[in-house]
Amino acid sequence: MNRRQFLAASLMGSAACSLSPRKRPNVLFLIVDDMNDYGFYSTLGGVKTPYLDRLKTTAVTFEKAYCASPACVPSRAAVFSGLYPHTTGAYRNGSDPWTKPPLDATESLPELFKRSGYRTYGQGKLTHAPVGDEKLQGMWDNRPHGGGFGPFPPEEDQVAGRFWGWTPWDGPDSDFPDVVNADSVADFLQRPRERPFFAAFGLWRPHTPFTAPRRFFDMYDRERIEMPPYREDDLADVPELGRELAAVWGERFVVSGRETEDSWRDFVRAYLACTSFADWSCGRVLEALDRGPHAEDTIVVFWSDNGYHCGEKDHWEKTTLWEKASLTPMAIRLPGSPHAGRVCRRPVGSIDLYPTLAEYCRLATPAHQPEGESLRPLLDDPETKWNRPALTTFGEGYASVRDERFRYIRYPDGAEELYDHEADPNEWSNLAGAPEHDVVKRKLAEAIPAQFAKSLGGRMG
Ligand SMILES: [Ca+2]
Ligand SMILES: [Ca+2]
Repeated sequence: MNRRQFLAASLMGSAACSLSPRKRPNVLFLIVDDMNDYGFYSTLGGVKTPYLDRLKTTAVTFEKAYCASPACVPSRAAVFSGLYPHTTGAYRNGSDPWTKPPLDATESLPELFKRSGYRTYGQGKLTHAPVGDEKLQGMWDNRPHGGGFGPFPPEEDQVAGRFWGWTPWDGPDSDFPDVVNADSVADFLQRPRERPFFAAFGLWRPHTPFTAPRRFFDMYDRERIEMPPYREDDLADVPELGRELAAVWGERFVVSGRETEDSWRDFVRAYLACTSFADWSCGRVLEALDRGPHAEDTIVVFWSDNGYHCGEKDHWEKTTLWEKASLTPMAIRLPGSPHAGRVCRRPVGSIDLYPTLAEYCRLATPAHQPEGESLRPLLDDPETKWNRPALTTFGEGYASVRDERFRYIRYPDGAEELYDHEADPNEWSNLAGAPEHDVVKRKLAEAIPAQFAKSLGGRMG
């Protein structure tokens, strides 16, 4: 969206609704961490997410929603700024983008809400990168409680470090920050409010370590769970830099992954348990919203910061440019929408959330121009035409473009991948070398930025 379109959209919103702050909708912004498509889009059988299933019956679900970067910090930086990594240089975890130009001086989404008269409230894992004190106060009216990734598995259950391992947890639920934070958010949502609010709840699961209350592990019989699709020779047709991304987490995933079928099965089961745990935590907050005074005038946005591999392409993490790491759960519930329960199949990005909310909530115009596109046309008609492919990058020159049918990847050395999702949903057959696909490749390549901002640093994994 360019500035003129943005202003026009803001004005249209103002004209359509009362300018009274009381009439502007509240927002519940639910962020899950590393949740892939298994349960949300039912791409793996048997994954139990009953609360999110219920949310989907009241929302528009975006079946092809992609992150701007397949890692926590840069993906969130893009959503909270509305700017792509190739514009900010925030490509990687560990880049501390909010303390450096240009993001240190960029108005984040919560800051924009606050300046527009909203009360802002945050809990849990939000930007997941240091934010200076002044900026933090500009974002949130409260002091967010993070809580961290724990509890960690006992040493005997760890795999190459405390982050990697899995354990059914027998301590109290309150050992988990997600439970404590969900309680706080539920309490916030149940109180009457004078001003409209933007309430953000960032969960720490299903991100590693794979600890969750035991009852979520008990939902899955390890011998009977469906295992992710896998092909032994899958990486043979992948360019060197793609194989490098798959291997970036190193030996620890040889230990936790397919080295033995048993450990792979345990790994998948633990990820599913943590997915169901995150579903339950979201459900507690959604039920509190629906029981409270704000059920009828609150927009719910649900999204994950990136997807996740559980062994596909010999990878047990995120940080690749493939479908598994870039496809993310996303749903938007608008009060009174006639399209509740529908599925939108157009490719969109979580980068689009900033302009979408700015439009619906009639926020002030930010000083910078958000690069996403308001999803309002798709929320008005989930089948409307949409000619914008989704872009995911992971470093200077690393780009992945997804339209409704194809994924095209280009690495800094010019090497390519092309997958036809109609015939090959697992991205097993790289078609980039076939001349008959030159036209498709050229068209998708148009969405790759001509220039990539210099990287702010950080690490590949
Ligand atoms: Ca993440
Ligand atoms: Ca392959």
